[in-house]
Amino acid sequence: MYSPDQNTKKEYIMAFKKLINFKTLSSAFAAMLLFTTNMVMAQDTAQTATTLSTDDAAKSAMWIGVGYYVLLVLLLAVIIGIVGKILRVYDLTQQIQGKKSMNWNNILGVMFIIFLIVGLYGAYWSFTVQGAMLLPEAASIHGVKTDTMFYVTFGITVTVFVITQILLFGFSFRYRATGKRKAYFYPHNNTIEKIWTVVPAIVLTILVITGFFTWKEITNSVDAKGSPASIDIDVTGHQFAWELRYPGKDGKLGAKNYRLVTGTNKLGINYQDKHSFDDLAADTLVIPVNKSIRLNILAQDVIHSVYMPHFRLQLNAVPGLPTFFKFTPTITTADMRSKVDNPKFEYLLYCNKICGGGHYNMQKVVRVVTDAEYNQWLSKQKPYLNDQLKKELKMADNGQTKQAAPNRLALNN
Ligand SMILES: [Cu+2]
Repeated sequence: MYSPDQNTKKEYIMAFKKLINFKTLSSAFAAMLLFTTNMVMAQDTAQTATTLSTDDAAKSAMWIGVGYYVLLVLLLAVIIGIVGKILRVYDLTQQIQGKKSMNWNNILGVMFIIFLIVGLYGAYWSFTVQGAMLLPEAASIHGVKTDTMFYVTFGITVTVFVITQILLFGFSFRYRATGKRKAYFYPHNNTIEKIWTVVPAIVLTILVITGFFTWKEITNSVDAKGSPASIDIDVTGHQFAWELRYPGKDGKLGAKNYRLVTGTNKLGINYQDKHSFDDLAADTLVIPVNKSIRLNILAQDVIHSVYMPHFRLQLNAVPGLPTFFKFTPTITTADMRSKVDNPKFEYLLYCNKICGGGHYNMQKVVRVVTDAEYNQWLSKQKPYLNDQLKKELKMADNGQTKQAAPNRLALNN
């Protein structure tokens, strides 16, 4: 016999069956499986950690870390799913008992607003946290221009981001469905289309053209007439170090030839060129402040990249494709130390191409000093042509006999 009571019970059972359906069970099972595997793996690592090298231990630690976050996201998804189902069951029981059911339109509308506020706060929070990690002010003339472009682009995109997010979520809330209102069908408006096509097109064109001219100005710099020539410094990348070569008293770097490269003559300096004899080898990239510097960028094996972030300078070092970057440092290391309030601050030269296993090790200290300090430092640097190399080239001790090694030098022609 049929009774309304029995019907209610049936609805309850149906709803709970829905709650514990196949999808929920299988996702819970998958999460459990992941969790247990993770636990076992963690124990495994703990047991074998002593026998593993630090590299391997770091690797498994990383994977356990990744597994943990994947699991966390899955767990969150399952919890949200379960809460949703519970709410649905609650809603159904309300309906069955003849009470007013939940207003999902209002709930979703409010959730949109919460998401907007939390999301915008999150963006602001990330600025406050990561903003402190920004590089200090640019330490080169062209770097200031690069920074200006960066901040202009940043300002425009952040403004557009905030406005569009407010419109997107605000509209979803303001015009949410109600019983009284029917959605207005508004598929097309030419005026709006024109505005949101033309305005970004103009803004982007201005940004791109400004970027193009700035880059042209940076890379096409020619020594002005009458002013002293740039200081030429060779920066040669190989796996896994940078070799530096400074010109000697003549101010000119001697010629190179890759066919002359040996264990001792690492850069393949050609000693048929008289400019080569006084060239200097250095460990630190020391440069005088407010002087034009020309870095000749070379690579001997794979692609490396000269990256000096404090000077907003980066250029790839490509084998067989010598190139250069000209810049003028404007802040000495000492001044920058007081600016960033860190007595240990050093400018650095990195490799910015993942060029192999020892890539992380391609780091050199860059020191910007006064003119006097630079000259003093330069006078202490050792000549590239050391005794071992002289011996290899069968040079006499006075180092001037060009005929001493005819076979090697002949390769140059
Ligand atoms: Cu490299």
